[in-house]
Amino acid sequence: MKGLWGRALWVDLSREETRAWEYPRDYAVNYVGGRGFAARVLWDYLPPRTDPLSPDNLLIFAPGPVTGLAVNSGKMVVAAKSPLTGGYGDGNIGSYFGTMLRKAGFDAVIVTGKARRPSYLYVENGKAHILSAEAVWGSTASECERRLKEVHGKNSGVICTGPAGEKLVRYAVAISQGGRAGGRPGIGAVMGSKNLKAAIALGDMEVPVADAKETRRLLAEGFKAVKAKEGYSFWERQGTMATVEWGQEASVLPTYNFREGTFEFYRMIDGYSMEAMKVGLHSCPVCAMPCGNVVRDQEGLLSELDYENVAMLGSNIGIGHLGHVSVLNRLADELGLDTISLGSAIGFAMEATEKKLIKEGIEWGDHKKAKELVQDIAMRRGLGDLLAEGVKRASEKIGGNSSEWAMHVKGLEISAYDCHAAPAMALAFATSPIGAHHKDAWVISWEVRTGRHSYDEAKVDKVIELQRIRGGMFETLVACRFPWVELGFELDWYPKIFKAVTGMSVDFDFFNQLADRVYSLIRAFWIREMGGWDVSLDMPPARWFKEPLTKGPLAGSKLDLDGYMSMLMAYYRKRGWDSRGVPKRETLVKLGLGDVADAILPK
Ligand code: PTT
Ligand code: SF4
Repeated sequence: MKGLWGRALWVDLSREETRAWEYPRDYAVNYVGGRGFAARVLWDYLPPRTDPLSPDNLLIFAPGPVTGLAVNSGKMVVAAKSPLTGGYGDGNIGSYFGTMLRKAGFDAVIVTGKARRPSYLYVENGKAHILSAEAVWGSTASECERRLKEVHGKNSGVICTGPAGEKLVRYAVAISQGGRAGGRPGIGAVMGSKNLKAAIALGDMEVPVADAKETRRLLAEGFKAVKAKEGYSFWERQGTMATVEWGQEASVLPTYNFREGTFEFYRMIDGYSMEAMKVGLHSCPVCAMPCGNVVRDQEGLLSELDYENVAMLGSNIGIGHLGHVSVLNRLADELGLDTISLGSAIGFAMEATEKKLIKEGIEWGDHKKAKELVQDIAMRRGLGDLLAEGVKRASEKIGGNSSEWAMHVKGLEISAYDCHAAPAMALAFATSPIGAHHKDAWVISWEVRTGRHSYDEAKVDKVIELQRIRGGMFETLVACRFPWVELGFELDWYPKIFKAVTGMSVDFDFFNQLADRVYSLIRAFWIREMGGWDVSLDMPPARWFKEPLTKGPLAGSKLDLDGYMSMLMAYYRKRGWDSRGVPKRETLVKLGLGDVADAILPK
């Protein structure tokens, strides 16, 4: 298939070997790239029940066929078996590493083993080297990138893990370009467990495409079309930060560890407050609509803000001051911690303090102590060591009824949308293939528009539709979904781009089937790694069912258990999974996953 080299790079850090791998054609045709490629490699090559922090785990960097060639396509999937959830884990990071890797002649990198000393991977035009990272071990992510660029040149693409990854914090991320972060389910910790501080790529080879002229035309036209969209100038001003105000109005802004959906000081952390502090705009490569809002924080240093970061490190922990929130956010980027899980872990600790379940605790809104705690989490000191395990494990340790307000699904902390009055979004979190992330089905804005309190099948259909487009098409192509989500850039562009790049003429049925294949494969991977499945793994936290909102326009609202269960059963049925959430044999066979059926189902 054009648009791909048909070649990935295998790196064995234990043996200090690298080799080019001509992967099966079926991978390209049936899994395309990005998440599809990563899921298939993990299924085929990860020894079942591998400890995620052991050398045998596979760490995968996977751009896709359109990466670097289409509008907003400077993106790459980073994946591994997750140390946070024990299941499939991935993230989507904007980085020159992904675009340069393609120009260096590889479609993906697969890393196994553990280096004897701190190391980094250097890939240049078809060649790869494992080099010493002793000089940058212990450094912050941006310092690591700066120093490696001094060695390999400013055009090199770099992805690093921070001190939190080195210390195996279970929600450590990979960081690139200072403020791009990817791999919420602990991909940075997997890097750390392998003694891999960074990966660098540099290349000047042209990826072979089916129709180079048409690819270039679609890229140029795509840029023009995105910039001409009605919402463009406001997006340039606020980016995702506009969601704070919207979240407050819709009563979905996570507040005090997801007890409430409205925050009394939301104005102090919203997009307009951010505009007053803004000093710059960063972006991923090949982006027509930059969204990395750079501000000066309370300590005068630069910090790059997104909605999720501000909600989780602001309202969710009771901090109504954007300067202080920005300090925590900057530290998260420097140390390589996922801001969502971090905000959830701190909120959990604040609630545990209030309920007297921990002694040396932290009060709501205490930004000074929160700053210390962020550093303690990254270095695994004191209370920080407990919180570095994520809220699921922390709640198992401190007991009481804390499992009811440990806000996670499958071990991954919930991203910044309160679901007391949003059953479809709760279902989206509960059925996301990596644990509670909004990346697959951000159904909340549709649900707010169309009705909050119903539990009907139309909602289930919408969740699946979004999972197919976002979790399937965008994660396999690989491209940023924001042009479509935020500005209404038409989806019809993508089959055209795909054809120009790969030569394959496809319609949305192709992408839907691809998405369903990847979804069922990932579900099978979870089942294999967990040794079975039941509905409790697809449940949102008890808080949303038991404790109604006490404030805001939707005070009194909570999720209805029977309603939710009826949606979950409909979801399983529509996916061709049984009433425990296990894919049926006929479903797997239809999707070309007969071998997978044999591995997880009785013959
Ligand atoms: C993503 C998750 C998100 S989703 C946010 S803000 W968002 C948080 N950002 C963090 C950060 O910043 N620093 C940090 N230390 N931790 C962070 N954790 C959180 O990580 C991101 C953008 C965003 S900003 C979103 S929604 C979109 N996500 C996409 C996606 O998932 N797929 C896709 N095809 N396109 C997407 N476009 C948008 O990309 P994860 P990024 Mg991200 C500072 O990685 O693991 O998926 O978690 O990568 O380059 O920063 O782009 O309101
Ligand atoms: Fe990256 Fe934002 Fe541009 Fe998407 S819109 S490519 S996340 S900078």
